[in-house]
Amino acid sequence: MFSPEKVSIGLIELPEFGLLNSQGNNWLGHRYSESVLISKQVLLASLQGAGFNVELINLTKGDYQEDYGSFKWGGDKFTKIYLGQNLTTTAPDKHDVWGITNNFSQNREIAFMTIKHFASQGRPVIVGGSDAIASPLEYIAAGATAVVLDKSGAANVDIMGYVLGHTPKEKLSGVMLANGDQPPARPSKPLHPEDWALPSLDTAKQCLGTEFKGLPLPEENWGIGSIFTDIGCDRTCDFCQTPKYHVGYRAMSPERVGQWAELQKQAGAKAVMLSSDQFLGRILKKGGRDDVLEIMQILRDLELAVFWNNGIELKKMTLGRGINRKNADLTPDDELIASLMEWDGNKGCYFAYLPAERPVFGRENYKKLLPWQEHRDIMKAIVRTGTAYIRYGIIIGFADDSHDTLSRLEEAIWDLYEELASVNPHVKFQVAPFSLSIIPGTAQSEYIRQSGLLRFDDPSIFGSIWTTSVDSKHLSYLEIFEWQKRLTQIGRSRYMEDGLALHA
Ligand code: B12
Ligand code: SF4
Repeated sequence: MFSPEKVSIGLIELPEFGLLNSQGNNWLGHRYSESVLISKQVLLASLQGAGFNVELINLTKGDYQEDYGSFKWGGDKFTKIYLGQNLTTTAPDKHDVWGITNNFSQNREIAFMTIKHFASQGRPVIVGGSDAIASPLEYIAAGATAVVLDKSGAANVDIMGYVLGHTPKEKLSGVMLANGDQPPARPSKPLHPEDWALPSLDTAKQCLGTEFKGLPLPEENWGIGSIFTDIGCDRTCDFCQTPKYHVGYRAMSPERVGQWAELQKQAGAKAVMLSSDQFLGRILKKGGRDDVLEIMQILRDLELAVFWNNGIELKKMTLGRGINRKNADLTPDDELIASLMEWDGNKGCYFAYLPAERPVFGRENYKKLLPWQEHRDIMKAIVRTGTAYIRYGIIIGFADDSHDTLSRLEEAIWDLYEELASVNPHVKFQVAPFSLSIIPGTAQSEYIRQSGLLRFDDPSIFGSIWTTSVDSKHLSYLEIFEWQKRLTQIGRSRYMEDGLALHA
């Protein structure tokens, strides 16, 4: 009989990735050591809910730094470093099993070094997260005992038992194993966020953050919690990995969101990060709009401010709810927008990353864009509600980008910015021009590789949006980088004093 209570698991939050230029400055700008732990909260709750003894080991906490490689980019030499705690200070026999999550390609080498250290005394190491899902064989080659391919969490408990020699009751699925046995890659029964175990109060406290990318916050030690309310997405943008998780779209009910929110509040949160890939996917279902209003009201009643830190789809904020049909009504749904975006100085939306993306050219890669005029209307409707901080995300570096297309983009966004500033002179609006990052496993990544436009085939470089890694058919990667810097200036002169970093 397998007893999870007798198993101790060490769950590793990887140290942070940094890039030092030849002057010794960290190109990536800010530290993450006080960030909210979104993924870890779900995973800790999942394993603790099944009875395991789990210790969170957060290797971002600390001032240690170590370099592990270098490369030339744009005529300068960059040193790759990891920051936080020395990987080797935690004894690799401290726990029965080790768990590592890596959602970001840019951290891949750090993940490999971590796997090597924790596997060195023969204890199994299980790895999950988006980058491992996209390139599992490389993680196995780095020494992982198993890679969790299932985003939904359905494989988590069985794989723990399996690596300790216990045969699960149901056939294993949703994992890749180093021992050569290959169970089905897709989970037989994916979990629903509704069924995710709630974190204990202690876990919610451990996962709380107190900063977000250098953004000014209303007060010091403003606790930030998180609720991952949905997995998957109904759209299929070609640069995005989310449609590749094969979990469809699954949304937590308002009641369950309320339970997570209460816990965040009790743990000390004043705000919550809502970072689903597609929070508004729920609006497509009957009653979904009411669910959105209900969730936002629950958060307001608890006096929890909201961060849409991972974007929220604008097209679904229209009366036609973003459904692609002829003559769809693209009028802003003002009631819905107010519930999602309004900031009254204490409650509501403090920060929103808005995927405004490609208003003029380069639209074909997306599946969620509005016509430019309607896009402007939605942006104005949002700004009218008083949202405190808006970061407006654009991806540049698609194959057809040229000086001409990017000049027109720049002009369009300056215009928009001026219009928004006249609607609400207090809005803190910053353009975040990301260079295309070829996310492994996506159609865009395949295309860029095949077309020969990839200049740096190194995950530390292509995984970072500030080390431009692709040429377009008309521009070199450095010209794209120059455009990135130039677009960052939009709206900046007016709001420089807010201290928003260049980096997203
Ligand atoms: C939240 C988020 C962020 C937040 C992170 C904040 C934080 N403090 O955590 C912010 C906004 C900062 C961010 C930034 C970026 N992000 Co982001 N982000 C996400 C997002 C939406 C959620 C991650 C998450 O928490 N998932 C929820 C948990 C539950 O899932 P999970 O971690 O995979 O864990 C589950 C399973 O995988 C499994 N599991 C995982 N690990 C383990 C381990 C063990 C032992 C076991 C048993 C199971 C297991 O169990 C869990 C379920 O129970 C993902 C997409 C996604 N849906 O995952 C993109 C995603 C990871 N981001 C992406 C990108 C590109 C970025 C940026 C580069 C882009 C940008 N605009 O700046 C930056 C890079 C930041 C960096 N540090 O490197 C890409 C990464 C692709 C890649 N291969 O690199 C993703 C996949 C989205 C996409 N568009 O495709 N991001
Ligand atoms: S809408 Fe967002 S989450 Fe969905 S596929 Fe497009 S970029 Fe990815």
